[in-house]
Order: sequence, then C-alpha cells, then structure tokens
Amino acid sequence: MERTFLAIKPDGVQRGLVGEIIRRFETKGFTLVGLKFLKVSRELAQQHYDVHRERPFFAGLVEFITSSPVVAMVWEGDGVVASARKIIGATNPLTSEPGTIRGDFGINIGRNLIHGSDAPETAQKEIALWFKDEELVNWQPHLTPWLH
Ligand code: 3AN
Repeated sequence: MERTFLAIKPDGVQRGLVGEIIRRFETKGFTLVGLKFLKVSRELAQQHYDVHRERPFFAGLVEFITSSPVVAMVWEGDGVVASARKIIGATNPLTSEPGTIRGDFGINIGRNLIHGSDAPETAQKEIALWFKDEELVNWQPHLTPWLH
C-alpha cells in the first residue's frame, strides 16, 4: 500500500489548523499510520530540504521550519502521494485552487502551511528520514472495506 509523508508546518500549527488539516485526509479515506509533534532540528531541516540547498530561500526555509513545532505524519492509501498533493494545492497559495488547503487558508508562498511528498520515491526517503520503523503502525481501520 502506498504511503506519503506530510508535515503541518509552524504556520499551520500556530494558526490552529492541525485538526482541520488532519480532517481533510481522514474524511477523504486515507489511513494515518504515523504521527508526531516535534521541534525540528537544523540538521533534519537541512536534510529534508536538501534539494533546495542552492535556492535563495533555503536559509529562510530552514530558519522557519525550525522556529516552532510541526506535526509530522505518514498517511497510507491507494494513490495517496498524488492525491495528497491535490488536497494540499499548488505551492503558491495565491494561485492554488479554493477547496485545497493552501487555497483555502494561505496567502504567502513561504508560509504555505503544509508539506507533502512530491513522488512515491521522495515519500519513501522522507518517511525514512522523519520516522523510525517502529514509529509506524501497521493497521487496518475497523471500517467495512467498501466504505471508500
Ligand atoms: P511544494 O511544497 O509545493 O512541494 P517546493 O518543493 O517547490 O514546493 O518548495 C518547498 C518549500 O519551499 C515550499 N513549501 C515553500 O515553503 C518554500 N518555497 C518554495 N518556493 C519559494 C519561494 N519562491 N520563496 C520562499 N519560499 C519558497
């Protein structure tokens, strides 16, 4: 079963949007298999955003993501990587569609509330970076399988 890594960034936590954001993935029908609330170290932030190391916004991004706690999560389900990206919306909240998390709640590209892995391979890397194997729960929701 496919898995993705999502993180509610400091702005999402500070604005009290944790419940609202989690609700969107729950009600879509995806399964939560990992969840933690943490202050991100500089080392983890730099590894997570390694592909952006040469970009002009890299230092600010690391500064921001380490400034205040985040909610790190792993979600599971068919096609969850691409679907979560749709639910999250485009990188710039000013152009992301209404109905998406960023489109509904954000206005600033540097404060876009949530991170979601951009491909299954990236998801595997990010999950391994943020979670130990024993922190992920293998379970089936006690729902009839035809509900979703
Ligand atoms: P996404 O989060 O939609 O995958 P990426 O991977 O292009 O977007 O960028 C990673 C993060 O870097 C974004 N979530 C955003 O916080 C930050 N970022 C991207 N572009 C800019 C920019 N032009 N100015 C400031 N921050 C940016």
